[in-house]
Amino acid sequence: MSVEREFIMIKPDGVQRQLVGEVISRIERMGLKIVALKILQVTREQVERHYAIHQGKEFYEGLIKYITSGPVVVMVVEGWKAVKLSRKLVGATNPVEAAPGSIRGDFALDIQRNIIHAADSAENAEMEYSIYFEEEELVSYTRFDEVLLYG
Ligand code: 3AN
Repeated sequence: MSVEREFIMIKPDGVQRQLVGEVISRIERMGLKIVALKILQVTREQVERHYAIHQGKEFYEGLIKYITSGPVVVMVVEGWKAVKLSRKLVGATNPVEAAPGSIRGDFALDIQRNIIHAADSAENAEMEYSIYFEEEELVSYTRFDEVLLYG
């Protein structure tokens, strides 16, 4: 079984629209295990590291400005195929293409203000969560329902 760690961020619009509980609830319900979680005001330097791949694109400055515009909730979740499952839960980048039932499909209208971010690979997840968390902040525990979730 391939247990992965995924990095998830509820962006400023998700926090302001009071969707934190809704998003966390969907993550928990799917069976993914939250192993680190906090709310914080990110710095420009942190976001520049996170979105280095988009540097130079026309939406880059707007993206940095938006992610630093208010508090975000960051978390690390763990589980079987956590990256693929989280990306499915989150939906396509552009809410216009995001399936109904996905977080972006249900709650977002705009490609930039799309509520949530989830890393696109386990390698990127590790790179991204290490921007916001110290390794000691990740906890290790067994969920009581793991025996049902994983057989
Ligand atoms: P995802 O978050 O779905 O993996 P990425 O990594 O391609 O998408 O993009 C990171 C973030 O950059 C998106 N969540 C979105 O906020 C913003 N973004 C991506 N493409 C565009 C675009 N064409 N115009 C405006 N913002 C964009």
